[in-house]
Amino acid sequence: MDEIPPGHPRAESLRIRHKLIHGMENKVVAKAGLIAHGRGEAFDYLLGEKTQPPAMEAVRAAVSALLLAKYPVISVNGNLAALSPREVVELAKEVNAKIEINLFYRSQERIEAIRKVLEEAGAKEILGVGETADGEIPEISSVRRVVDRRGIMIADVVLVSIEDGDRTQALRKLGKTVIAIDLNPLSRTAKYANITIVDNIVRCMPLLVEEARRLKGYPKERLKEIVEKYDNKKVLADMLRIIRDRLTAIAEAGGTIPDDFEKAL
Ligand code: PTJ
Repeated sequence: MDEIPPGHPRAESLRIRHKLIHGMENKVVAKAGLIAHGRGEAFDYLLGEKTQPPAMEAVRAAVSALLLAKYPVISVNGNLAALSPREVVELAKEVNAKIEINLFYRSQERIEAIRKVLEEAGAKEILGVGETADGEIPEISSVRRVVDRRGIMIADVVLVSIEDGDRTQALRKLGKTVIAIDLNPLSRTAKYANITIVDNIVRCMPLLVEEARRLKGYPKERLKEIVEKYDNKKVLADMLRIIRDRLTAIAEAGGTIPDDFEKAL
């Protein structure tokens, strides 16, 4: 992997890019996954590259929904496997969810590469790989329609991330609760999911694990209350207001971000 110059002001961002490039070279990440990441980076920049309070609200509701679920499934694609494999395994353990590989650019080579990454991160059972990956969700036009009959097919709650859009709608039509992680608050995925976490997976996956450990001890009634009170439309609107206010403040500061900008907001 290329070396990142020490002290580089964008070192963290470069480190993430390198992980994805490395993932692409190893067939984990689809080529289009790099483009998807670029779009995510642009929104992350507008959001100040930090977990904003409405996203934290969505994290809390997401964990509550996962803990209340009868059969939760975490759907894994190339980008998620490259950036947060350990957190996928930890979250699945904390909320007792299945892990299923589900790809837009599906090939045996990529499935095997992602399986390896997840196994190295500690996953014991991985769905979407073997002979039980013969279910179909006809409403989905891409090969993402291929699902595991022991996984997404029978799940009541599905966590998806870095999605292309049509799947969330199809899963909702089937009566499933969809939790989405997407930095773009304007995307179709963001709009159609029951709970949308507008945050970078590299930040919110560890938060989901942490929150699962905390909320696990809560009574079910309390978790239900969190889910019922949660309003996804309001959260998305709040995220857009954050972007608007940040841009207004930057424009008023003369178009450049002052050093103490984050503190001032
Ligand atoms: O691995 P595969 O074969 O399943 O391929 C999946 C890709 C990523 C290629 C596919 O799902 C795709 O093309 O996605 P889109 O339509 O580009 O949408 C990706 C969305 O994820 C965009 O709205 C991005 O803003 C968002 N995104 C990108 N990187 C991140 C992200 N959201 C959260 N965290 C990120 N790191």
